[in-house]
Amino acid sequence: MQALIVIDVQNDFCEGGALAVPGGGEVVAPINALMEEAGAVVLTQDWHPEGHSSFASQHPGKAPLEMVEAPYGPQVLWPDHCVIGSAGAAFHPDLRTDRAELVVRKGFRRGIDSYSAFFENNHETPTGLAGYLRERGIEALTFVGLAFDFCVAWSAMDAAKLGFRATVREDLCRAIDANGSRAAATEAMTAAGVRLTG
Ligand code: VGL
Ligand code: ZN
Repeated sequence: MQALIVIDVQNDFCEGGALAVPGGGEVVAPINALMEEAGAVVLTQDWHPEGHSSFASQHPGKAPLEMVEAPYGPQVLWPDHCVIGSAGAAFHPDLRTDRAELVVRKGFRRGIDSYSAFFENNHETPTGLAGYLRERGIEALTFVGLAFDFCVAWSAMDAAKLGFRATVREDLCRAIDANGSRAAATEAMTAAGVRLTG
């Protein structure tokens, strides 16, 4: 069985949002259409407490897109975004959330970020998604959403490492593309055995 994994199609990643990904809103309609053909639909939602450690505002003298060394490794800093319960953290109003059988929230621990739908950024703490998919007999995953070079890429690479067949529909993603991150993500995904199409 196959599942469509829709990554972080939330207001803050779309036009006018706190961490707007260029063209983010463009993917909503075609993702809705693809849901019709999917065996199962899972949505992820970036979901940070106020004062999250990935926010540049928590690091005096640091600006968004600068790096810090977190206890679990290098961490890019971001504008405050997807704060729990805020309008920015809500799904894009046109996304067909009613089609989703599971919503995975991630990044809810203040001291650690979670780009991937499977593991927090220490690559160790599981979200529970792998167990859910395996229990349902789902082996093939199609990834779409925002942002291509962060949460989509990390999710798809973890999926491949966990033994799922992982495909990214690049036409249904948009990238932040900071400091060459789009090209780096493409290369890393290819090396990890993720299939890129679209
Ligand atoms: C994301 C940066 C910070 C993403 C989430 O969804 O790609 N990027 N939080
Ligand atoms: Zn985030």
